[in-house]
Amino acid sequence: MSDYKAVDYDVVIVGAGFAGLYAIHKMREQAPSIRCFEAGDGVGGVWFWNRYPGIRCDIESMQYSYSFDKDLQNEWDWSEHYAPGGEICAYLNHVADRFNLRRDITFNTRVTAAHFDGEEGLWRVTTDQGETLTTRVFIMATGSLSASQTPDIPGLDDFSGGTYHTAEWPHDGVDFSGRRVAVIGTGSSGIQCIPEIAKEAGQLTVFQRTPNFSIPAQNRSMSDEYRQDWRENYDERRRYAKEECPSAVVREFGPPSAKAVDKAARDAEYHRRWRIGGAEFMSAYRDIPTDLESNATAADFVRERIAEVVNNPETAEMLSPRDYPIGTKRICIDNFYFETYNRSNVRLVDLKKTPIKRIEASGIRTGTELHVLDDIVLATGFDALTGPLTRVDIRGRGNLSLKDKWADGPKSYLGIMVAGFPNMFTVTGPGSPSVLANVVVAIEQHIELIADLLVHKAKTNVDLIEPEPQAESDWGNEVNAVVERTLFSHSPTTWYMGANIPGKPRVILPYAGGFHNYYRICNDIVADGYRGFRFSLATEDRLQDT
Ligand code: NA7
Repeated sequence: MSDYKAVDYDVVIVGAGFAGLYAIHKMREQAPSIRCFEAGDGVGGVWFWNRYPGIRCDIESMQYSYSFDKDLQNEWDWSEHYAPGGEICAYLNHVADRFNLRRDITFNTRVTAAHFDGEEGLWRVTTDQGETLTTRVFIMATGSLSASQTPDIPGLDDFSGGTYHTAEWPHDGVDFSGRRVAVIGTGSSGIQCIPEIAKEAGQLTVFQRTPNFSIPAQNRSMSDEYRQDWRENYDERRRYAKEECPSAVVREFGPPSAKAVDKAARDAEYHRRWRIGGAEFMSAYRDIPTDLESNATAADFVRERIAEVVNNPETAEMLSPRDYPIGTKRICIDNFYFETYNRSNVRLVDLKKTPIKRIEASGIRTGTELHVLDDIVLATGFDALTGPLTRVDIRGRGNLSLKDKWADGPKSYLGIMVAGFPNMFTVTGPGSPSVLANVVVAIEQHIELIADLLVHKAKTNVDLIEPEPQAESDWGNEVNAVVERTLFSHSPTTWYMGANIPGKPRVILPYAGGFHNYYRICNDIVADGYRGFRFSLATEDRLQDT
């Protein structure tokens, strides 16, 4: 190992959500000194910031929770199948207390820059509190959906009422009683908050650009029997989720093709799964994600349900997605979303027919009218996957910024490391399954892989880990190749493809080959002596750089 300058910390971690908290816990096994920076004044990550009414995860809580500690797994009682976001945040607070994680976290502090110093083989990290410190290992545990996106609608700042982004919700809540409220956006966040705001508001106007497929959650209280059943079978189910399930969620996978059965049998199966609720519906036939014809059978079924639930046929039609395959935009899981449009105080505006012209002091002006409002809710999403990383001034070897390296789209080995950025790790970064998997499973797998890499580094007495450029480029080709075997390219305007951010390159951001395959690939790479990763002494590097 090189005899280089002492650093302030062995490991610096950015973010104290699911990823950052587990990273602190896991890194303590080998790193004596850790510092974690968190922009919020509490732990929880997305569950800390996204406090809009109706927020829930779209994966059941027994699965959307850590598996790394059996006692933790068995002692936390979820109240509902899909627990409210506040309960998920409470769980993460419990985890922080239980493992005494707060002592390593500095709250209310945003990391603004991290620059690699090739001479010293360290990272120099700067915060918005004016602090600069050095570390050997730099872990971006900043999540995939943490950089919120405010649309560039003319006049937004002129609005005289309240403006709220779902991803930056006031922690004391917002009282919409009797008010005239607009929600812009009908992705998961819009679909979750619209039914709740409708109950309170005097009048709710939903501004929809693209309708979404949504499946009822059929959410309910969690019974002791259900909980117990999971606890007794956790080991096997967790294994199955990782090794055999494309989204790392335990599901009942149906037969290979929707085309192999007649409509009556197919619809009976779709109905059965509709009653179970949630994304279970999407696993009815294995070729729904890959075959257009099979996919259309599931899409037709959902459109029929929308027409059945929504009283006004014109509104039902507006709410029915017609121009992309089901599942290629993130499937939404709702609680009485479509039913909400039967309320007399709710109105839907189709922005494809009447786009927003501008926002004025008193409301939103479309081509045809002025909608007078007291409040505007922006449920307009995120600069997904890359945003949380490129919004920080990260510079690797030769002062190359990550933003510049990724100008034509993210380049990364396995979504966890970037060539030219030694000892920097991106937890569930672009090029890994991330948002296409149960992200808690994906996070645990990444943190454990990082820990393995660091143990190997220590054992072999070297300083730096970094992907081979060839391995990174081969992985990029693989990420682009697997997406061609899915229907994602039939839906090019999604945030999975970067299309929701003006100027962002249109490339698939997550690895779409299935978590189970990704997990096997990572394990094979480890078994093969960390194939594709380069381990080196900082001194060797210095010579190479000169
Ligand atoms: P999403 O899924 O990106 O949804 C954002 C919504 O906002 C979507 O309906 C967009 O329409 C709409 N949008 C965005 N910009 C505009 C403008 N300028 N005008 C009108 N409508 C606009 O974000 P969410 O927060 O709902 O969900 C993100 C993920 O978080 C979710 O999948 C879960 O994993 C958790 P578009 O579809 O682009 O036409």
